[in-house]
Amino acid sequence: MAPATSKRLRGLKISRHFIIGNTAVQLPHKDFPTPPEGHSKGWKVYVRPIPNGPDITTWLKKVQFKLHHTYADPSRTIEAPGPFEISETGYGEFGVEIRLYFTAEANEKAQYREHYLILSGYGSEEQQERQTGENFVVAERMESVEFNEPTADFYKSMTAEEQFNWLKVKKGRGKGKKPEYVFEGEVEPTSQVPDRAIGDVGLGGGTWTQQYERQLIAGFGQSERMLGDMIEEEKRAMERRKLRMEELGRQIDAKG
Ligand code: SLL
Repeated sequence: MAPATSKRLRGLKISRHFIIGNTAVQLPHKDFPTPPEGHSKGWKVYVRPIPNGPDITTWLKKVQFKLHHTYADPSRTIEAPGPFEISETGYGEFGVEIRLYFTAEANEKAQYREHYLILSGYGSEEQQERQTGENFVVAERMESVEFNEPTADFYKSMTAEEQFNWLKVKKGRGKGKKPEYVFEGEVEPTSQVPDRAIGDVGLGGGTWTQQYERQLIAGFGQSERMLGDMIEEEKRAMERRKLRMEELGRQIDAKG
């Protein structure tokens, strides 16, 4: 039964970052011991929290992954607490249809995302060499969801300290009866993108950190500069054509 929805908080918006991505390896590989005939790749597609971020199950109830129709059972659903992840083998790339279902408390309609599976190395030559050398490809992107005018109850859950409990590791027993929990690696939990990668969260530049974001933004800047140069060059070419037309015009006048 749906819980009684509490009052909506007008003018308030709360958002969350999360990761959608895939990893892939060339077969044979120990993680995929008995692949069907003709399958050359082992891969995982997933929806994950950002490293060191809040628990996504505060808002995410289940994820439906829809694979290519060549799979016998293409529709796969993973319920909270997850991991929201599908592990498969295959021979080709395709777009995975992903449907995110929110918690009853969030009281929001399901949202659709797509992730195109990347099964081979990509990017710079150096990166591709590393991917081949390690036999590991990561293709991730950061996504976000926005909850407009959340209910008071949902807002409370989304701002609660408990969302960071999944980052804690049990550290024996405390003084009393309750076990003590500590944050792994003594890191400060945050709902922001972490400034650097925490632990082994993936290889091949797929780690979502502020540093990586800065690199991306720098990349955009570079494309923009390239585009700017192309526009400048086109302007110069136009100017040359104009001068040439004027020159031709003068020649014709001179003849006439
Ligand atoms: C391609 N257009 O040919 C794509 C289709 C389909 C991938 C890729 C299924 C494996 C199975 C599988 O890998 N499908 O269930 O036998 O690149």
